[in-house]
Amino acid sequence: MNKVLTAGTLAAAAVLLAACGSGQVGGSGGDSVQNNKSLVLIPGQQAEPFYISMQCGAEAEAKKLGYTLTTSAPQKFDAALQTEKVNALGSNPPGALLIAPTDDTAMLAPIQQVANRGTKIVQVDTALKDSSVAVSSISSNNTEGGQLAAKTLADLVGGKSGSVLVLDTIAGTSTTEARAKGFTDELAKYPNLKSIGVQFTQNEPEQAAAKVTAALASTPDLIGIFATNLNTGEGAATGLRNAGKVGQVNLIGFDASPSEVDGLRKGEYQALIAQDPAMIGRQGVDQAAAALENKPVTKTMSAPLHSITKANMDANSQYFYKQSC
Ligand code: T6T
Repeated sequence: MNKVLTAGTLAAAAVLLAACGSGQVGGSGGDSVQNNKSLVLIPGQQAEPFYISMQCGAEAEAKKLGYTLTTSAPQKFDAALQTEKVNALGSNPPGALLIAPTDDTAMLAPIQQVANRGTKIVQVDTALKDSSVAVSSISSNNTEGGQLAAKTLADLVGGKSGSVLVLDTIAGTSTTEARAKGFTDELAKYPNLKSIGVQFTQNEPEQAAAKVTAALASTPDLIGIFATNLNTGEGAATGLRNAGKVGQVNLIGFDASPSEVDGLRKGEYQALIAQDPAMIGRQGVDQAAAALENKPVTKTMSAPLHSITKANMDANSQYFYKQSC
């Protein structure tokens, strides 16, 4: 009896596996993992120095560990475009997917579908609100980054009073939201500095420039701007340049793109909070490999941040982001 039951159970399992392989189980719409040595990186956006630097770190680590890593980047930081990239993995899901979700809620369903087919998920940089689908999540401590930006601004202005604008990207972006909150909470500790609120720019430099132009017109005592990522920073610098206000309004940027670093040298930015995207990519590959090799995996990891000013920039050039590997 036992033998019959065992054989029956095995037969059922075989049918289930075959169905799974042809994409018929769980409505996942794709095949199951065939190659455990393949990794895919889906960053937030193509041709952008933060993600290029992350890709460089990930590629070097994958090579070292004997994995292949391919990158498939959406043209813009946009959940619909990123979903297309995730869905395209359907016929050939990788052993692990390293992904920077562009929306903390909308990206859950497509990522879950890939996970259902056996792919290990590692979040790099941004994260979903419900991160349980990921075996590991690696990011800068963005709340602390925002706090560091506020402290840096307070130090720069000394006791002077004035208003401060925060430029965020797109609602639902976990990283920039945490930076804006960390900044706003910390700024509240300085009675001489008053926040005039957080404005969204859709991650478009042109929109950031326009918000700065409007804030300069409506708020004559504007003393500082916190730009929560490189696109908002580059746009804010353009806004200040157009209005002839460079150096009069303190601009604290996040990230260290070639254009931001150049702007710091020219005095357009007073400080940059640089991340270490190459380390995030490297650690992402390490965690993916550990998961695939059944070794211990760390659920959440934090990468360091660096406050860079004109005075210390030459000693910190290792944190400048790359345009190519
Ligand atoms: O600041 C980075 C990244 O950390 C953020 O999640 C989105 O924007 C950047 O890629 C810079 O553009």
